Amino acid sequence: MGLFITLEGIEGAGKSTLRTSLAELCNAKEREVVVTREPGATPLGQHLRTLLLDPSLPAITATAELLLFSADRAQHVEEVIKPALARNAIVICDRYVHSTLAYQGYGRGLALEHLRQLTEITTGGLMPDLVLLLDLEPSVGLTRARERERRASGSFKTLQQSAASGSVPEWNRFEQEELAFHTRVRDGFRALAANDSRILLLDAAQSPAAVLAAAQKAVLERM
Ligand code: T5A
Repeated sequence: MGLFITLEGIEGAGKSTLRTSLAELCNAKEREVVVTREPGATPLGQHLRTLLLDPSLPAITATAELLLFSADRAQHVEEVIKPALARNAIVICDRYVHSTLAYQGYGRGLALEHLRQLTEITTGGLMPDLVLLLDLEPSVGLTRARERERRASGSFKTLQQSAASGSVPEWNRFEQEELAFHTRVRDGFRALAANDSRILLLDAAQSPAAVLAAAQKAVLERM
C-alpha cells in the first residue's frame, strides 16, 4: 500500500530542494504524491512547530522537546500519512523518526532505546520504505541555511551582532545550536545509516541535479 519515502539530514542539507524535485518526478508517473514534513504538517503540528523552533523560548528540557516532536508525529501519522498510504499514494516526508534518533538521541543525549520505544507508540510501527539521507558537513549546511534566510529577509546578522544589538537572531532554536551539536547529529545520522539498509546515504555536497539523480534511481527502483 503506497510508498513511504522520508528525507533526512542536518540543517541546510537540501531536503526541501530535493522534496520539490522528487515530487515533480513522481507526479510525472501519474501517481498521487503527498508531500509533507515534520514538524508542522497538521493544524496541531503548526502550533507545535512554532513552539519548537521559537528562538526566544526559555530553555526547555530534552525530554519536553522530545514529547512535543512526538505529539506532532502521532497526529501527523494518523491525520496525513496513513490515509495517504491507504490510497496508494507516494508519501514524501521531510524528516521523520530518524530525525528524533539523530537530534534527541545523538544530539541531546537521550537513550536511543527509549526513543525507539516512544517511536513505536507514536507511529504504530509505521516505518519508511526508503530513507534518503542527505549527508553534509554541518558548517556547509548552516551556511546554506543562513544565506537562504538572509536572501529571504534582506538582512543578515551574526549571532554575535544580534547579541551586541540586543535583537533576536533570525535563526531558529536549532540553527542557533553550537557546531558540536550539529556534528553529533550528523555523526548520528551516519551511524544509523551504517546499520539500516533502508537508509540511502547521498553526498549532499554535490549539485542539486546530481543529488536528484542519485535519489531518483532509488525511488524508481521502489516504484
Ligand atoms: N527536529 C525535527 C528534531 O530535532 N527532531 C525531530 O524529530 C524532528 C522531526 C526542523 C527542526 O526540527 C528538528 C530538526 C530541525 O532543526 P526546519 O525549519 O524544518 O526545522 O529545518 P530543516 O528541516 O533543517 O530545513 P532547512 O530548510 O533548514 O534545510 P533543508 O530543507 O535541508 O535545505 P534547503 O533545501 O532549504 O536548502 C538550503 C539552501 O541550500 C540550497 C537551497 O537553494 C537553499 O538556499 N541548496 C543547495 N546549494 C548547493 N548545493 C545543493 N545540493 C543544494 N541543495 C539546496
